[in-house]
Amino acid sequence: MPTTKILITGGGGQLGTELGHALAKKYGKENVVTTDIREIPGVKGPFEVLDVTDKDRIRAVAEAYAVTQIYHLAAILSAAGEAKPELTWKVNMDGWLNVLEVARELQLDKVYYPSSIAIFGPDTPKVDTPQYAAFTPSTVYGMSKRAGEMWAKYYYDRYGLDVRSLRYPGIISYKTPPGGGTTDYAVDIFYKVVQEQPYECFLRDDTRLPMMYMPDAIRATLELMDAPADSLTVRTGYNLSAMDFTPTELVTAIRKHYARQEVRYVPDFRQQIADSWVQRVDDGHARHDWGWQPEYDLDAMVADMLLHLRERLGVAVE
Ligand code: VAH
Repeated sequence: MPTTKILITGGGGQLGTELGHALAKKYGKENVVTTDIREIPGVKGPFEVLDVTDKDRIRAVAEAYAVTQIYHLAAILSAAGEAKPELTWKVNMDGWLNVLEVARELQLDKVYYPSSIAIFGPDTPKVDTPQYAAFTPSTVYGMSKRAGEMWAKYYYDRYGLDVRSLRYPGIISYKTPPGGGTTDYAVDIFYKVVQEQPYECFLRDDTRLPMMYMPDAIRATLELMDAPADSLTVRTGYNLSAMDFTPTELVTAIRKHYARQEVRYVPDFRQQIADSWVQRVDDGHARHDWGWQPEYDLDAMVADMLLHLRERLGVAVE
């Protein structure tokens, strides 16, 4: 059995950082080459600066490390993407097509592509959103992720490339601050809470969105990538679900630990993005094909976030 050697793009991002740690633990840090468009401090294994719009550079790194799989995490997210739509399309689409072509040319074993519930838009049922639905994304990020899923299926159908993908909800974590997302409020608030500062939420208090705690997102990714290929019936992106909540429900759960936490709601442009998204997806295909089961609900996530963030920020329990 040849050694699994993995190349991660976007290794400095919220998901890329923790996926890199999980893959290094699983395959050995020497078998995971982390890349990002800029230097990342503290990477344990091999690191390379890599701009995913440079196909030759992707191929050179993949060959230099004899990689057998690529996890493509580099992307510009929903909110940041609306400020620079052309660049977002270029990075998210050209970057992905470059990765697919290199994987095809080098006949890699597997490729992972992170999709998102951002591919759904206002024409889709907001609750129990089916695996196959209308896709009318209203952000460039969502458009690029839907197009990216279609390219993933194309490379599977035409070239037999084993590309796998998950439609992540908003992801909450404490190890790496998120950047440029619409669901980032659900992370930002914890930094204010543990420092006992008031929080100003950029979404309306009743905005319900699908969410997931990072440990569940990482486990779902590894479980999908380990599943037998012939068990997978979805070659675009699998709907994936764990929980959904509104800012009010999150604050209520936080106030079980910090009773006096002050929150103000001042919606900004990100409210329109959130209003275009679904609230809860039906992930029956993931549960059937590869046994997906989430482990963290809202209260468990809040307790774990507060515990670890206090440790990271060196804040005593109140
Ligand atoms: C974003 N965190 O907010 C990402 C995610 C479903 C949201 O795709 O853009």
